[in-house]
Amino acid sequence: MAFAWDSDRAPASATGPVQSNTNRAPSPARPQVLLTSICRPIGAAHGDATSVSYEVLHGQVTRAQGVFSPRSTNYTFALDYIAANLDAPATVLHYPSHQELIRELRKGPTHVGISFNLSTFQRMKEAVELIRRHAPQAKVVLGGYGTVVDDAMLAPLSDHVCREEGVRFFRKLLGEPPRPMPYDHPLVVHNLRVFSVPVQRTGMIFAGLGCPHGCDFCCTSHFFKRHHVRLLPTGDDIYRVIERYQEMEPGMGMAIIDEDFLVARDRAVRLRELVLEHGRPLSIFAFASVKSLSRMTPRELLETGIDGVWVGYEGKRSGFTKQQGRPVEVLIPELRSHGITVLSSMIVGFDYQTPEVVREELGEFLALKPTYAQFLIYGPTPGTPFFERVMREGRLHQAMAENPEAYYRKCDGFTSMVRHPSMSAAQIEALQRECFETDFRTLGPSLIRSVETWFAGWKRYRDSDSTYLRAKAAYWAEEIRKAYPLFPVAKRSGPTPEAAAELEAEVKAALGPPDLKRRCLSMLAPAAAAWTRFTLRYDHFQHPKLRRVAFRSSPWALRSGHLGSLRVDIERALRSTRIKLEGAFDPDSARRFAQGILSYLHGNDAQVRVIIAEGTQATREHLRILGKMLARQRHRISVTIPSAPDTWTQLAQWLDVVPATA
Ligand code: B12
Ligand code: SF4
Repeated sequence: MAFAWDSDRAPASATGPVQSNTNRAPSPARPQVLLTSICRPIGAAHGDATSVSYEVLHGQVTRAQGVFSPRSTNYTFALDYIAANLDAPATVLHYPSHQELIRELRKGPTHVGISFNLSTFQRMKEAVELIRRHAPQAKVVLGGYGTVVDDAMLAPLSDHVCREEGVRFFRKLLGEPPRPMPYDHPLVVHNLRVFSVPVQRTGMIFAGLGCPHGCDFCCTSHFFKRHHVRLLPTGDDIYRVIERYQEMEPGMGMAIIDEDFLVARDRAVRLRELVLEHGRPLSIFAFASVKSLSRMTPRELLETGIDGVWVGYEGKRSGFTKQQGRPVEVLIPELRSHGITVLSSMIVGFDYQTPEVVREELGEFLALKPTYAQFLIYGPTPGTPFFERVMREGRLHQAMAENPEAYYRKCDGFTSMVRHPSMSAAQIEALQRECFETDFRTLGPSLIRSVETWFAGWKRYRDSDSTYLRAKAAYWAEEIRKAYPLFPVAKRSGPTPEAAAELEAEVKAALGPPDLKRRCLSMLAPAAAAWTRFTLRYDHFQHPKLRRVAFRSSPWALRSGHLGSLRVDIERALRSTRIKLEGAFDPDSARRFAQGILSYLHGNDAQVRVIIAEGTQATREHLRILGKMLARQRHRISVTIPSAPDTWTQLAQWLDVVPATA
């Protein structure tokens, strides 16, 4: 590791020691880390709970929408995120088969980390068995929200358990010095397919963990003790990640992973400033709550780059504090009328609900026309107040109370696990299915609902007084044209053909007929949909291939922190990085600093600007080292030097320098 940690900048989440279940002495071998998700195949056909899959939309949201369900494999982001921030070399496996995992285990990792959820507890156990058999020397590290279960359950399966922010935990475990936030942000891209055809790429932005609202059923909020951990502390940090995705593919969609993104108001306000300043229309999907959304106008939300939100409707009488603010009956239609797509979730199984109440609430919910709708059964997760209450009142169904592993397996939001005052488990599960089916039957495919929402945004903002919003309207117009091939299929085999035909006529009248490419795609779309229907029916191509990523952090990586007595602050963007220095050089720090810049510039076309603060000390010898090592990259490095002493001008022999007073 090139640059040491500056202890003054310890992250707010840095609490508690690493929990260890082993008395064995630390392995003397150089750490070699393997991080893996659970193994494929997963799903109901393979013994998992009903909805367990690789996909959030197809598994949990558009599950009743058949061929109209947008498809995208979701990876276990925590693994890339942690691996990108270790000094030790780390390999990440997403959804390996048993054989693929065994092949990697035979390479002899010193540590194997597994991320799992409660419902995939049994899959984690399978992976642990393989590790014990094929890499007996490796320490097993468990992480993810499945770790909410008792130590008694996890101790026999693991050497270490992480119940906190994972980068900090893993670095400490490996004896690596803490790293200040923001951490390095890996670029993770998802591919979305419609009718089996790739249509959009989405860049994932990991902005935070946990949530302060503390809803009684919410695992993540209570896991982080109702704290919000900012992985990207400022709006600038977020915008830098956005820029990197935009460099990868201009116009790429993005999703911010943070439970209630708008809860950190200063960050959102700064992000809006930056989005408006740069003027490039963005398309970001974010998680939010009624409470935080109520503090912004839809227009401000769009100006923050956000044009899609996931917000909980829950239930009319659920009474969570996050629902305080504008009435949801006003909020959701208003967001849509500004072009903002809304994914909203409703809960089935609250004590006050009867079948009649659920149907009444469903009617009111669907009247708000959410673009996407999710229905989950009110379920208890260890560590939450709802779980405590259920256990106290002895309401967990007996079969589950007697068999914890059977209970974990069913923690998917699609199984009724708690005795309800008036409804049976079968009734609650049937009502949930009815909700999904009614949503699709009455409102039609979510993809068509999205087009309708974008069209509303286009109509509202095409002649806006704001340059940014006019550009956003042009972006929507293009997205709508791209969606033209949906219409023939929606009219032929969707549940709401008249509504699809009406919308098609309206958008084509406003935005013009399809060009040749889209006419061809429209002709091919029914065949693509038929193929998709076939693959779904016969379970073909429903499982992803292994995704393997090797992370090897250079010992010279350029990072903020201390190099001897020299303080280094880095503001990183994809092509132009600003490095501020202050303190005192010594020969070692001069060499390591220069090496850090060289390794940063290797294999790309980046540029760096070094700003050396007034008062920074360096001898001729230190400057000679810097100058000579960096001379061959002088066209990519600019240096601002202090006005005194004169010694600094020595650098100009080798590099392009700008005096601070210039
Ligand atoms: C993306 C996501 C998915 C993806 C990917 C799954 C995955 N395992 O990551 C998909 C869509 C496949 C998915 C599916 C499901 N999910 Co999900 N999912 C999420 C979501 C929205 C984001 C998680 C994320 O990536 N965050 C970003 C990363 C960087 O943060 P992180 O995961 O918290 O990781 C940090 C720490 O927790 C820790 N850490 C995590 N893993 C590890 C591993 C090691 C070794 C270490 C040391 C540390 C560590 O370090 C990380 C960095 O600090 C969360 C909700 C949320 N906002 O957290 C739900 C969530 C994890 N999912 C949940 C559930 C219930 C499911 C499903 C069962 C739903 C269903 N009905 O089927 C399925 C299970 C199937 C599966 N394949 O796992 C629950 C888990 C509850 C629980 N106690 O188990 C959550 C918390 C949602 C909720 N509020 O209920 N999900
Ligand atoms: S607002 Fe959402 S993330 Fe926050 S506690 Fe409630 S359910 Fe959890």
